[in-house]
Amino acid sequence: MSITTIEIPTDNKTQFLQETLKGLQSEPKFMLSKYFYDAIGDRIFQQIMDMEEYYLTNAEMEILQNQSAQLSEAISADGTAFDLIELGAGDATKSIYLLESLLDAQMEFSYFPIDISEHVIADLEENLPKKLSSLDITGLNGDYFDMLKKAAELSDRRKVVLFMGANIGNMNVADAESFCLSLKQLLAPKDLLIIGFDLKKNPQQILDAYNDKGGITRSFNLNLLHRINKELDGDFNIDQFEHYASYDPASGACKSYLISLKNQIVNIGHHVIQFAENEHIFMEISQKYSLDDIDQLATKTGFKPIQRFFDQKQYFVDAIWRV
Ligand code: AVI
Repeated sequence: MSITTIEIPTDNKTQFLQETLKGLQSEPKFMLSKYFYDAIGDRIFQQIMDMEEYYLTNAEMEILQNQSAQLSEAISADGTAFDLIELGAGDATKSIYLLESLLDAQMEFSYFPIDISEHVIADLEENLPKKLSSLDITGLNGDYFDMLKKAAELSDRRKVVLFMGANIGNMNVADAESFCLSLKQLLAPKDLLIIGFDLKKNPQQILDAYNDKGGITRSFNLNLLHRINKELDGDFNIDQFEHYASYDPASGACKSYLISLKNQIVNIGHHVIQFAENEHIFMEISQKYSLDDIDQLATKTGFKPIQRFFDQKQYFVDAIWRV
């Protein structure tokens, strides 16, 4: 007799509920920062990127605006046609500079933006060709690794993967290593990865970027409680939680928490979660790297670091690694 296990697909809401309960029933409690990005979270993140304290966006934008020609040269050095695959493409405001340079240099390539948001992909497919008429674009909506496999099925050209915006920082170092290892397994010799890191720098400057005076980052974190109330039938009293950010210059870990201001009970559907006064919920890590940390991550996961592009203040680096 054989037993077949049938995997029941869980919809997004069920997964959101399961992962939220798992985090809040753990000791210490945690939430997953991937859930920050509902429509309101997207808008607040846009405000974060416009904030004076949040130096990351301008730093990486400066690299793309000023050094896209050099980046394009490095990518096209071997002269063969390629697929440019962007993980978490968003609105491509930074990568558009690189796309322009590649088109100017008459490189033969196709652009495959990957994003978890259907709306983002539809927008890119509609709007990018209006700005870059000769761009060959195929949007892929879904999980990074599933879509990378799909891109490999669609074409056997060499791959150049873009993973910018310091998104790798939202994984702890161990998770970043597993991520890079999994990515490497989907790539072939000579494929390239262009990956953005926020660099270790003055600790106060880093902390200020995640603890802004205007309280925008605070709203960003608290919005997840609003989202749970709305989507999972929760009853968080938002005023009874406080945003707390910390930065450890030794490890480079910048972490944010929500702190319960009193002993309280929160219901999520029919589940009951108890909070002690001053208990913390770990919300997000934004890991900062030194250049040595970055090279170690590359070599440990089977990549060879080949080139680095910095902004003038050296706040940020886009590194090119080869498989
Ligand atoms: C998306 N990510 C790179 C941002 C960061 O800097 O870690 C998310 C963020 N969280 C608070 N501020 C910005």
